[in-house]
Formats: sequence, structure tokens, C-alpha cells
Amino acid sequence: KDCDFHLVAPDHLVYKQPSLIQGRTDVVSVTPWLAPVVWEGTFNPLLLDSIYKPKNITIAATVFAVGKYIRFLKKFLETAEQHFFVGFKVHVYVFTDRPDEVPNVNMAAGRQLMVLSVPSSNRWQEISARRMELVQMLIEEKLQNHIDYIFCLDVDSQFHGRWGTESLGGLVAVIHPGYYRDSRSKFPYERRPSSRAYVAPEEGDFYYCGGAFGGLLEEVHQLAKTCHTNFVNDAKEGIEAAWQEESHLNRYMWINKPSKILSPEYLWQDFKPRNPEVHIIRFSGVVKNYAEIRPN
Ligand code: UD2
Repeated sequence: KDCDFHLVAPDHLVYKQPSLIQGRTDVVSVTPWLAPVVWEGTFNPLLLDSIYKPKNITIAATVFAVGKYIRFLKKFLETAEQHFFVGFKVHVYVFTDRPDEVPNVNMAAGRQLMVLSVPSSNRWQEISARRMELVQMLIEEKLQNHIDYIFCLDVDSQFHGRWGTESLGGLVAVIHPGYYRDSRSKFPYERRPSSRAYVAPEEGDFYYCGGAFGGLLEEVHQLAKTCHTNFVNDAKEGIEAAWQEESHLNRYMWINKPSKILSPEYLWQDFKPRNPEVHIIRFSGVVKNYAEIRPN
């Protein structure tokens, strides 16, 4: 389904006049390749929702809850109901090895939960990395023809504020909250040239999160397929990138520039104090005890 359509606003909608000389000046809201960077105060949610509403779009979200990570699912789902594309059709796909433990969460009309079984794994790196393959297969086998946009999200996180139509775009990346003030040579990209995720010290734009990305179905399919293939081919040569699929995603986004970038408001980390330019935290990773929840 083609959804890279013109944006048409409804007639007679009353909203604040846009300005060319006033607005946020403490942050950069456009990249050098002219992709918007979404920060609170740079968009009008009412206007955006009213543009997308008549298009009758459906948004998919994927989330993995394997092993003990199932404990994070309830809060993730409950807060998604409160903040994630409220008023829009949303299909949440949960991948888990514990389908019986998926919590019952009330969902509004037009919103549904689908549970897909996956095998357990003894290595957390494998669980994290297999996500690209499973997202690729999900798109190929189940989503084509009825889903417009997809977001792939970490389960050990919660929504605290609006995440809606302002985040829609062809290829959407989220800036990692930990590195955006650093120089690119310090980003934790994969630095071994023998890996297909390699990024040289003078390369790279931003450090993006593996825990949230999305966009049009076709764009995310291409990303998942490429990252998965590169991951598998690296593995055949005995290489695992520093941050698994996050490293491959960063390499992909360096070559294929995202058309929209979400500021760190869209994936903060609960243990981090909020920086002054972050006016709202919309989604953030909960503090977790790695030793206790990972399989090894
Ligand atoms: C970072 C990334 C994560 C991934 C990882 C590198 C962010 C916020 N997080 O987080 O997306 O790129 O580095 O591999 O950018 N999972 C399970 N069961 C497990 C282990 C993982 O279901 O036993 C799933 C779950 O959905 C979890 C995700 O994999 O949210 C990522 O794993 P993580 O949260 O342990 O990775 P982390 O915190 O190092």
C-alpha cells in the first residue's frame, strides 16, 4: 500500500500561525540532509493528527519479550495504550517464548495484540540480534497489504508522553540519549573493519538506538533484511558486532540516511538525569539488573 502520500490538512481547522522567525533555538531541528529532527515545540500534534486521520492508517509495533523480559510487557502495553498513537489503529506484535504469561491488557477499539511464539535462547545477544530476522519475516508473511507504518521497540521501556503522528516518516531513527553531545569518533560504533557494521572514526552522523526505529513497511523491511544478512555473514566469519544489531542499524543509517529523526525524547533512560533541552520524556528504558534478568 502506497502511503507516502501528500499531506492534506482539513479545511477550517484553527491552529496557531506557523512562524519562520520564532521557535526552538536551543536545539537543531533539521539535519544537513534536511530530515526533520522531532523535538517538543517543533510540531503541532492537533494539526498532524488531523492530517493523518482521514488516511485511515494502521501502525504496527513489534516488541520482544523472551525469557524473564516478559515481566516488562505489562507496563509497556499499558503505557502504550495511554500514549502511543492514541486514536489510531495499532497492531502490537509480541514475540515471546512464554505465550501463557502475556498479560491481559484492555485495548481501545481498533487496537489489537498479536502473540507470536519464538524459541528461548541461552544468549541474550542472540535474542537481541534475531529481532531483525523475525521482523523481516513478519513483514513478508503477515503485514504486507494491511499495515502502513511499523515501529520496533525494546520491551524494557515505558511510555510517559505522546508518541504519535509526528514520528511518521519513510525511514525513522531515534537518537540514543547517551552520546549526542559527543564527537562521532567516540560513538560506540563497530570499529573493526572486518565487520559489515564497521564505521570509521571520521564517519557517522549520530549514534542511533537499537531499541526504537521504524518507518514505512517497505523501508523497515529493507533495513531488517540488510542488518540480518550482514549479521549472519559476519557470524560466518566469527565476528559479532560490538552492539549486535544496533551496530548494524547504525551502519545502515549512515549509508541510508533516515528521512525523519526522533530526538532523545523518544528513548531516554530512566537512570539518566534529564538534560535541559529535553522538555518531555516520551519513552524511556527502565532500570534493570542485567545479571538477574538475562539468561547468562
Ligand atoms: C541496547 C539497545 C537494544 C539492543 C542492545 C544491543 C536501546 C535502548 N537498547 O540495550 O535495543 O540494540 O543494546 O544488543 O537502544 N530481549 C529479550 N530477552 C532477553 C534479552 C533481550 O526479550 O533475555 C529483548 C527485549 O525486547 C529487550 C531487547 O531484546 O528490550 C534488547 O535487549 P536489552 O534491553 O537487554 O539490551 P540493552 O539494554 O543492552
